[in-house]
Amino acid sequence: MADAETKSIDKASIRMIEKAASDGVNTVFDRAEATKPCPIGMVGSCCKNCGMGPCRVPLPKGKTETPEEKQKRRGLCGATAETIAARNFIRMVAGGAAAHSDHGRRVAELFLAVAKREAPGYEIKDEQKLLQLALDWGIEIGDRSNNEIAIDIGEMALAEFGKQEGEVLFLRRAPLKRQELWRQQGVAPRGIDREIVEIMHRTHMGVDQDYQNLLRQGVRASLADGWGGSMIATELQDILFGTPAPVLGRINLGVLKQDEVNLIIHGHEPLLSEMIVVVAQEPQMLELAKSKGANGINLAGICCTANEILMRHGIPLAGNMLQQELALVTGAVDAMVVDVQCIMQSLPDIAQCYHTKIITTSPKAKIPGAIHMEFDEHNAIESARTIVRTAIENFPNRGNSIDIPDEQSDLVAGFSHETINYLLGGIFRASYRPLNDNIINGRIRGVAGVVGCNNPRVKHDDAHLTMVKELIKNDVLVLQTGCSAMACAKAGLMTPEAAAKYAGEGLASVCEAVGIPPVLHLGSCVDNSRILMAVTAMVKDGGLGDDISDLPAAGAAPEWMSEKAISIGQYFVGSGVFTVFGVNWPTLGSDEVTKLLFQDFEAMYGGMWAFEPDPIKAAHLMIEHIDKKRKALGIDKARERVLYDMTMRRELEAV
Ligand code: NFS
Repeated sequence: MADAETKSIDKASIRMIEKAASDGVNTVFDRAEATKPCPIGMVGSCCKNCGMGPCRVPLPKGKTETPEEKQKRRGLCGATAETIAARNFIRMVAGGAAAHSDHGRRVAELFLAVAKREAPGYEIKDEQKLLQLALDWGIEIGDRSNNEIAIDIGEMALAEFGKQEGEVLFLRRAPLKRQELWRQQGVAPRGIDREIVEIMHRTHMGVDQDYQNLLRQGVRASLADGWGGSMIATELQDILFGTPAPVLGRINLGVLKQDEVNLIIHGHEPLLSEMIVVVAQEPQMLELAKSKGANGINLAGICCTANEILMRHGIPLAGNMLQQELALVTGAVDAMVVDVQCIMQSLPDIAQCYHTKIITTSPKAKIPGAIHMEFDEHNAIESARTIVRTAIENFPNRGNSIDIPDEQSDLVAGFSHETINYLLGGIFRASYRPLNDNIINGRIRGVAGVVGCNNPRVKHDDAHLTMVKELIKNDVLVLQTGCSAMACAKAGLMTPEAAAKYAGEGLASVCEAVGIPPVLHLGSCVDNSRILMAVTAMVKDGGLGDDISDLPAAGAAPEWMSEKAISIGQYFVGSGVFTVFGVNWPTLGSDEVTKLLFQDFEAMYGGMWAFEPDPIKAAHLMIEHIDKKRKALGIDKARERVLYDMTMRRELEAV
């Protein structure tokens, strides 16, 4: 077991990595040492799409290739390195878009069941958002009941997935110029499922062999994710469970409690966890817990389910993706209930070393060794009760090897794009005007979305934190989701006090005046659609150009690992945002494909990809891009004044 401090910057995680070693438990950190990534697959140069292969077409090491040699570097079917890299890349987009969108579909199914009163226990919580969506989609409101309207919305939302012609409805929310660009480029998506299926078809042996054409379809499917599946998930969840508003929360393994039943909710879909939150407060459950010797029931989350219930209920976060096994290593988790995505198959094995019960709940995601308790939304409360009861009954079985780290930090979460609107503009004149004004006058240099996963190939949380600190120090307001948000929350960046401590003078002055942290938590990974809405609102408010690509804005996923991250990055780029990824880059095996993504896309979509594993350098790529956009908008001079003019400084202090 190598030094735990080289694995993570998070003290609680380091301590649990050490405990795992002394308990003889194998974790992802050990597996990352034992299994090195395949250097050919890592750069997209291995094709295993048919039985003639897998074919490996790596770039020759250390020498320049002659055109003749390059001609010969092909798979058995004749596919070039370009075709193979592009195929692999867009299959990642398809995987990610499918995951987000199938989540969206589940929400739409539940939404329709709730509207038809077939899912007792759920109700429509945000009427205003329901009516807004009805207006957006041209659904008659009149004197119809919320449920009648919701039935139409639910049916239309479900139809979005299988729509054969036309465009995904939410595209109409984008700035007009962006919509036109999508149509010109031929990437305005039809039904979400159709675009994903088309990727699987085109990347089958012997179909699309033009890397440019392949990558175009990647953009199209990713837009069906961001402006389709993910946005449907976010919108309908908000209507059903409530639109997030600022809420105080706590994060890290220290939220687990010695004297209470600890039930961890892990995964992505908040349908069941919403009910668990309700059930865990029922008097009969609390009594049952007492009868087993526990002082209460403590819920905590891991991964994006955690973000969902934090945003809406302030339920504490136990940690991000790389902490799922470490939570079990505390020995204090009585049950961990999982649904879909980012769940490690090692959990039941690790649980065996302690007493934890791992409960799977989705018919789509079973794990050998776990207990399967299928979640039935028509009987959600009973499903939730069975799970909570299982956790309580397991409390007396805790062993002796219990060690809960002390670390936990406060954070303020709940920044939906609507909330940012209210906070900055006030309830009576809610708007993005103050944000735009502060960007124009240079106090805020620009906006960055820093999102995505953890990856054990790099030091846990380090790149997120280093990048975000560098950005806010340079007056860039940071919007976050997913595991990246959790990394920064653990380090205390999501409290209003963080502004004075870490942000540059201009950004700090705005945060202090409004009372917000310099790093805003917008939710789970499907909630990256909130970032699309926030940047669209900035464009529509005026003064910063007429398209998303005109904004002084950038995106990043410094520790990405999942296909979902690639899909998100691609829809950011396709929506006009410069986006930098760390760790490794899956098309480096083809110079042409990489050049198209990193350079040529800028002329086509206004946004492009970059790869930079050093988080400080990556932050500066983002800042340079932001400054380039400020210059193009003619607002670069204002910022120079902010930096150098004493009168401006005094004025800032008076804010
Ligand atoms: Ni996003 Fe959320 Fe985390 Fe990555 Fe996984 S939990 S959906 S994929 S690892 S950020």
